[in-house]
Amino acid sequence: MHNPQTTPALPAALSRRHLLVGSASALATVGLSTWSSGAAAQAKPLPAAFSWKDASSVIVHSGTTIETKRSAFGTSVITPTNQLYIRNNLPTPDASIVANRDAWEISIEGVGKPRTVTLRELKTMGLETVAMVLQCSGNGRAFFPSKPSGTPWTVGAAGCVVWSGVPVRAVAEALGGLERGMRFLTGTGGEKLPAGLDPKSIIVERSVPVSAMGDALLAWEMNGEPIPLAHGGPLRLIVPGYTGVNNIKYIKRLAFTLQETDAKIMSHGYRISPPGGKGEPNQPSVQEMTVKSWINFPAPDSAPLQQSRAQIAGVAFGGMHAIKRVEVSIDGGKNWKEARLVGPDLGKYAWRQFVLDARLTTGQHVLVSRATDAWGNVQPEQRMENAAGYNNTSWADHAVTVNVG
Ligand SMILES: Nc1nc2c(c(=O)[nH]1)N[C@H]1C(S)=C(S)[C@@H](COP(=O)(O)O)O[C@H]1N2
Ligand SMILES: [Mo]
Repeated sequence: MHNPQTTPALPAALSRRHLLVGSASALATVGLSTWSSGAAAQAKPLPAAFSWKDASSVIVHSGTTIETKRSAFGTSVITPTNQLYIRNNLPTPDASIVANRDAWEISIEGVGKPRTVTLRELKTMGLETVAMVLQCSGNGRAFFPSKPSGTPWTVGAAGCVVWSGVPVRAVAEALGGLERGMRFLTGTGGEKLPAGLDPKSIIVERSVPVSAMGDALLAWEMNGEPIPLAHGGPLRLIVPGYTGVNNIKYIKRLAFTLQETDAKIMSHGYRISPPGGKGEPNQPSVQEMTVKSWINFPAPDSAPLQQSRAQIAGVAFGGMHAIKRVEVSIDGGKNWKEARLVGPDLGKYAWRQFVLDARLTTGQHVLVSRATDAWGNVQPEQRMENAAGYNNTSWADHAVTVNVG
């Protein structure tokens, strides 16, 4: 079991029964005033555009990147919108685009009768709801020892969200069906692009295999309310099981295409490159998510516990497949116990909550979880090394170290 960081000696002031929590990456041991004050002092304020987020539940990385705190993930499956992470490649469009939502226009191409459709009309074409894990490809990047450039997300560039909208296949049918031979579904973000730059070099435009259309939505609602501008309102492409970047916000064009888009974010961005390498079109693209889980409680940023008994809880999802089983180990992966799946099952694209009722003896414990999906894929121990720090599903990397004094 890897545990690169030795745990600091316990401050004498702490009572014996305090359960101290750290992480394998030793990012922080919060709850100890002596150690946490520095981190608290450095906390960045919420950017103005996202001032409605719950400041106590998030970590502000930058003006365009906000992460949910590990300890803030509750146990009621859905991630509240005001705690959900934010990741923008470009500045958020002007709020005027959500002033009259139903008037939003999207161009549908690569179908028998291509044309522009309003959101008002989309609402007449069909309705479906899906609960889905939205997760940035770089979630877990902070655990790469190679320190890839990009936001150092730990676990919080993810959330489980309920989306409502019209199935993409219903829209295609209403417009005369797919043109022959189309292999990709290409979505374009509605951001205004800065003048003087090659649009292809900055536009948020991604292609997914047309097979993803089966469950894809053009969504206008999340968690029971119109999608806030920050999360892609008035209209967002939702591709269940695919990483965050494929879920195009403020979508203005949806095209069935013969080829993948040649936008840079597709051709060179979000590619699995060898360590030290650069993204190239011939490398695998970051698309479908694979089985992953992590413990949220106790979390590295949880307050110290008063007892050795703990309900070790977390989330598990399979990406494209349902979760079958989650095991938890309190000794760094030597021995495993099956955790109990808790709460409603919102379908294969949602995450499941899991819990293990554990008693932790005096000393140090490394808590880890390992999920198995319905197809028998098991969450791996090791991350797959890659230059940009994508797709970290390693159970070892997501370990939480606790000390029972
Ligand atoms: N139009 C547009 N869509 C976008 C992005 C963007 O910058 N512009 N960022 C993508 C990335 S990288 C991620 S991880 C998710 C983040 O979604 P969220 O900000 O709603 O959490 O949106 C994706 N869709
Ligand atoms: Mo992302």
